Amino acid sequence: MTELKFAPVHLAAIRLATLLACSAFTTWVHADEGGDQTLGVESSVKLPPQARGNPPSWAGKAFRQGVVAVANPFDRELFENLLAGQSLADAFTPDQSDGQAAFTLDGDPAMTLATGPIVNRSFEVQSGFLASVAGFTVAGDGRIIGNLGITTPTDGVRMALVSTGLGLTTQSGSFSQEVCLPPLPPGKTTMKIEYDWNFFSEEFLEYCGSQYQDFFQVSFGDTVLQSTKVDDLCNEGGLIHDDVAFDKGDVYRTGWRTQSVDVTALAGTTATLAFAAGDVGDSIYDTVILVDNARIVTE
Ligand SMILES: [Ca+2]
Ligand SMILES: [Ca+2]
Repeated sequence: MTELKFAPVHLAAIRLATLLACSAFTTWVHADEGGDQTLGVESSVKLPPQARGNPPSWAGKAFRQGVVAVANPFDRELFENLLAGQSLADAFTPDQSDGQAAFTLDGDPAMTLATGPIVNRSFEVQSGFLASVAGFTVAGDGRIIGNLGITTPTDGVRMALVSTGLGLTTQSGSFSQEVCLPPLPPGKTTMKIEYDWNFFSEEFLEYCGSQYQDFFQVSFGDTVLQSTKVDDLCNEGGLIHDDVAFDKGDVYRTGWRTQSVDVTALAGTTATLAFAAGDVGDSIYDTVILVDNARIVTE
C-alpha cells in the first residue's frame, strides 16, 4: 500500500509538485527563485537560451512562480523515473546546473505520480480566508478547522468542514478540485480514492424517518463515491450525542469513518473531486460533515 503525505509547506510549492504530477511537461526553476520575474521585463540574471522568449500559453502560472518550462533532458529523465514509479526524491537528481540556472525541486520528496494528485489532501494548508479550503473551489460553507468541539482531525492538525449553511452562510456547501488520477503504476492492480468523514447533524434523532434528509455526497466527475443521507445513518444506529451546538436541536455525530472506493477503471482520467453537503426539506436544522486525509491508494 502506498500513499502520499504532504508536508505542510506553502501552497505554491504544493501546486508546483502537482503541476509536475499532472502534466507531461517539465520545469526549470531559476536559480534566483526568490525574486518573481515579470514577463517581458529584462532580468539582470541571464536565463538559459531554452528559457527565453514568450512562454507557451499554459505556462503563465508557472512563470508567476518564477518557473520556466522547457523541454530539457534533465527533467525528461525525472519524468521517466516518476513514470517508472519512483518517488520525487529518488527520481530527481540534485545539483544539475548549466552554470546559469539550476534544476531544483520544491514540495514533498515522498510524492509519487501514483499517490500525489490531490492538492492539500489532508487540509493542512490554510489560507488567510475563513470561508475557503486551500487548493479547492468552495461554494457556500466550506472551510478548514482544527477541531469541532472535542473532535479532532484523523491526520495532522487540520481538517475540512462542509455544511448545509452553518453560521457563515445559509447556502449549502461544497468544495471541489480537479484531480488527475495517474495511470496504475507497474505492479499495482487496484486504485482507490479514500477519505475519512464524520457526519454531524441537528436532524438526528428527532427527524429520523422524516422528509428532512440532509445528505453528504462525494463525487469524482460523474461517478458518485458516496451518497449518505440522514436516514441511512439513523438506521445504522450508533450515533453519538455531541456537546457541540449549532443553533437548533441536539447534535449527534457518526464518529470518524473511512470511505474507500475502487476507481481502478478511472485510472489515468481527470475529473472534479467534489465534497458536498445538502439540505432537504428546509434549512432550519443544520448538518456538518468533517473530511480529512483524502488519498489515492494503490495496491
Ligand atoms: Ca488533516
Ligand atoms: Ca437540514
